[in-house]
Amino acid sequence: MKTVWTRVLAALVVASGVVGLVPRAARAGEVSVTVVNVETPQGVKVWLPTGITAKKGDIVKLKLVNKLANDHGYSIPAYNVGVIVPAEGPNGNAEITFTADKGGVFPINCQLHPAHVAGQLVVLE
Ligand SMILES: [Cu+2]
Repeated sequence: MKTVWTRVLAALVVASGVVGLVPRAARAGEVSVTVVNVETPQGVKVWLPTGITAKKGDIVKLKLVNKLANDHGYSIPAYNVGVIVPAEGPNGNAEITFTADKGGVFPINCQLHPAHVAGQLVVLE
């Protein structure tokens, strides 16, 4: 008797679609961007794109390419990440990977040359 009721209940649960309402584990997305350091005709050095946007929980993967003749930094102090990207040539690349675990707008800068144009990391809640 108990078995019959269990089957009926199971059939009702499936038929009513209740199973479909069970929350699934949220999957974080991934933001993958190539960022290139260039110098404008006016002599302004800047990492492009200047803005990186992610959703909270996303994994952010940045491939950094330095096209200039000197080493440059790429740093997001609020996230405690930063690298020095070597000058142009076969070794002019670096990568940063981190989880965007807090929302807000955070400055991105070159820790070697504070005068460089700064960028922004925007993490949407
Ligand atoms: Cu620099």
